[in-house]
Amino acid sequence: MNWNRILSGVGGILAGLLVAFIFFADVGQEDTTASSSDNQSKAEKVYVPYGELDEYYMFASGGHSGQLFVYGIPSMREIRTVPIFTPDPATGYGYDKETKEMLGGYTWGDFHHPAISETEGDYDGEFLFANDVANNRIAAVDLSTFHTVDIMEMPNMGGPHAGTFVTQNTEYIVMPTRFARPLGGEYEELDNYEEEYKGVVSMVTFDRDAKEFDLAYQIVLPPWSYDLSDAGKKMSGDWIVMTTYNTEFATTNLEINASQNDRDYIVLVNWKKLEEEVENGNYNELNGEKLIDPRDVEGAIFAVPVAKSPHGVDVTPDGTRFIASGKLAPLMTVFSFEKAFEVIENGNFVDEKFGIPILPYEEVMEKEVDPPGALGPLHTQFDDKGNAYNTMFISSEIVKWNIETGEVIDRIPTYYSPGHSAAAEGDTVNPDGKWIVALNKLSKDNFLSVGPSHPESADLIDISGEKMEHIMAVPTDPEPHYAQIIHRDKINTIEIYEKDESKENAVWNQEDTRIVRDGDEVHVYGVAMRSKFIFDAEAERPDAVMVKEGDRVFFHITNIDLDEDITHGFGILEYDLNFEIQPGQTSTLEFVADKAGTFPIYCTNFCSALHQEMSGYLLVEPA
Ligand code: CUK
Ligand code: CUA
Repeated sequence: MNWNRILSGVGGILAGLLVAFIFFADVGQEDTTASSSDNQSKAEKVYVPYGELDEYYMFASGGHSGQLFVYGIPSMREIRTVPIFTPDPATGYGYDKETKEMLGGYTWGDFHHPAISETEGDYDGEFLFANDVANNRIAAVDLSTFHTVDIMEMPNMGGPHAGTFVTQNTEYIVMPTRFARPLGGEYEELDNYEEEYKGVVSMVTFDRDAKEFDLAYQIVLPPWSYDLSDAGKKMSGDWIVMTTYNTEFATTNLEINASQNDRDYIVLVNWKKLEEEVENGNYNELNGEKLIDPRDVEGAIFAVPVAKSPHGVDVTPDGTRFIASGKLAPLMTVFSFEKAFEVIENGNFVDEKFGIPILPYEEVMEKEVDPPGALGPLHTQFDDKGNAYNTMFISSEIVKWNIETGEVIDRIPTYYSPGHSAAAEGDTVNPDGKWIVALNKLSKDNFLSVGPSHPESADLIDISGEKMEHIMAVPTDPEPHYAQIIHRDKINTIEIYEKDESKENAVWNQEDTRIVRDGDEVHVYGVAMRSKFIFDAEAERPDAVMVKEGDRVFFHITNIDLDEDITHGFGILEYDLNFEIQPGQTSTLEFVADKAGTFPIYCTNFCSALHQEMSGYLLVEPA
């Protein structure tokens, strides 16, 4: 490889940034003058007539909104926002006791990479996992309810950006850290970075019945930054691959200081070997967590050089190759697992870095794909015909190329600057080859102006033919990074929460409603139904609750309308509280009645013609 050419490419990238935007802006204008019959045929491809449904779900991360955005494909209509790391008054998420506790006091998260649970390398549609770069958390969304069911905070981490990726049977959800940090988050001078700071990968398991995470073990590594990662498939199923940057150990001004070396590394870790070691008790313990250094385990970790500052790394559907995108090198590098395994077998290492055997680049690299003028490759997706699709952040396009031959087949502009793209079932062992959505960072003047900051945008592109066809662009809220597109047949939602007599605090009959005082705690066991609240059926006013200033109040409310889509809300004036109860659900609101006065309670979610009548009173008697 010619590293000099790559370096000069870097200069070209910076210089070419503006030019690229302008160039592709022109292409965009040409497109808008497409003939009306062209536009009509595009419109027909995405028009989902009333009474019919989209073929795919697209689950897009909401970035620093901490939410999940759910779209229908091909219509590109946003169907739902699912709150994960951020409170959401629209659904009461983070207000009721259970979800408030799950959020752990945080008010935001930075969600980059959704990962649908997999069985044999295929999305199984049961759960979706999410990473929070900002607060070292992982979350699970139950795709039968679209509710977040568990959030776990992980110690020793510095932002799990390179997650969330699952191994092919969801044995592990892999969460590599972005910022190196001292273990335990201890105070430590930046001067001691090289010795005391660590890169950590959390290996998380998920119990699908209990709907709970567990931190199985953590992998301790040199203080590099792990950017992206992917799990192997089939022949490479025991492995995870991770891109690194800042192998310079820069501790300030990374823009310059972490771009000094002409190469970084892709790290290959054999999780099967580490799992065995941990099972045999070969690990260190820190604050109750199991830590393992793969450098102590024969054959567990290797690295291969790659063009500097790579971003994405993606394993091909057949599991034979991994493709790295060099954000500062204008090319995609295809590596062969088979060749890597051969080198490992023969012990044919060129070097060792920080105790990690380095595989020879020339032997593991299979080909470099370098479309002329394409700049800033970030991520790769796949179709069912052996092709790869790369987003080019700087030259604002998607490049389609053949994995076997490296031949560039087609290029299509995006509007503008795509980060990830998502293809239908695009990172499974069986991609569908039907649609790809470019998740762009800039929309410029594509949509009605909303002031100095424009929305992000997403392009829908038809990839079913030899040539890609741009179909439409839609605005998105900030800020999808990655998305996954799954066929609708794999998602099985429930219609209502099942009536469960044993459920804690649930009340299924009006006669069982009651208000119980216990010292200065007041527990209201009530029901919500069209179109009233009943807190105590036997009281003179069943929809009023009397407490004293300073009381701790618990509203345990069950929605006994066991009909799909009959959701009730529960808002209390001036108490800054609002939650919702879906059909068959029981939720608890806990708060201290610290304001004396008369406070109307009302249903916030339109539920019937008499929704407006669905109200009551909270009377807080002065102390
Ligand atoms: S990242 Cu944002 S475009 Cu966080 Cu996967 Cu590459
Ligand atoms: Cu219940 Cu509106």
